[in-house]
Amino acid sequence: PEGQRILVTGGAGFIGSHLVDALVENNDVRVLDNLSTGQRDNVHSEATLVEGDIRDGETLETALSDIDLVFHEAAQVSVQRSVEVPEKSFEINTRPTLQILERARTDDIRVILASSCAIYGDPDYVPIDEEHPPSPSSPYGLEKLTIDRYARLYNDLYGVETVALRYFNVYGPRQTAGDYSGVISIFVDQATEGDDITVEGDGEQTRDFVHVDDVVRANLLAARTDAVGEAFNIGTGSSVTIRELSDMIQEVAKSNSDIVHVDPRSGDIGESRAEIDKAQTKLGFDPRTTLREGLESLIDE
Ligand code: UD2
Repeated sequence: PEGQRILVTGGAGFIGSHLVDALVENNDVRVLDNLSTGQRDNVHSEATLVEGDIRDGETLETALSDIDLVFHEAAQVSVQRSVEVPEKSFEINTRPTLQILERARTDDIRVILASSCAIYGDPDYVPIDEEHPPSPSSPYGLEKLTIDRYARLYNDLYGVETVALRYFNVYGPRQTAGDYSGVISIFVDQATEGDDITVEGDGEQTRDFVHVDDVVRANLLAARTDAVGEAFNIGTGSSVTIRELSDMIQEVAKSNSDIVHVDPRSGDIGESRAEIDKAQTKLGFDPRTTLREGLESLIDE
């Protein structure tokens, strides 16, 4: 996008802040973030930070003034936390999205929103295409499914330009948020600190790890696509087992950490891998960062 007035909710967080970095040069960028897990330091100096909570209707309304395009990344991102406090998770992840869509309806705003592979639950088959039946296994997954469907409905009913991006396992710099972080940031910390690398279960579970730079590119493509009202898987189309991941991180970090197996996580997903044909064909999405390159740059930092 160029010359647009853009709101990035969650723009101080992991994915949002990388998106802001990519947008500030050619656009007028506003960030709404309550800094609960996001960091002020992540916010590019050329963006305007509005410190506030998306649950606060007035704050969100003000942040949406004179905006052409919204990237909605603000969320309660922990699956585990959603299981502990489902009502709170719902309030953060669901209703504010509806408020954004309502404002988009009156003000002609395009909305790109962060959906998740969590909507599929434990999949019936891999690679998972967008037609895979949704079957969320956590409140988080159900919340993401809800907003994913609202995005489509607002396009069908009111012609709002929406795109839902179903992120698979995103990783990269700045991924640490309180007690919640993805397995790659945990393993990299363990490998570089010389602590045991903790593989949960037998390590045969698979994931499709997509670098945040590629996720940013997917968002930029979504901002100008004609394929509105659609949802797209955003992954790489490849997967590794968690055991392969631990070995690769140990090797790239030249670490002398031991790899140890600990109890499996209850309700863990067995296999996950995205079918990205739709994003490739309709968005022109082509992930560029291989897992090894992504890990090398993360560990070199
Ligand atoms: C990812 C997303 C989550 C949601 C979910 C949907 C991340 C960080 N989380 O959860 O937001 O979309 O997918 O299914 O992208 N593991 C270990 N050792 C550790 C930590 C994790 O072995 O110290 C394993 C864990 O048991 C799991 C795998 O690594 O099998 C990935 O765990 P995760 O928390 O990074 O991500 P996931 O797939 O549970």
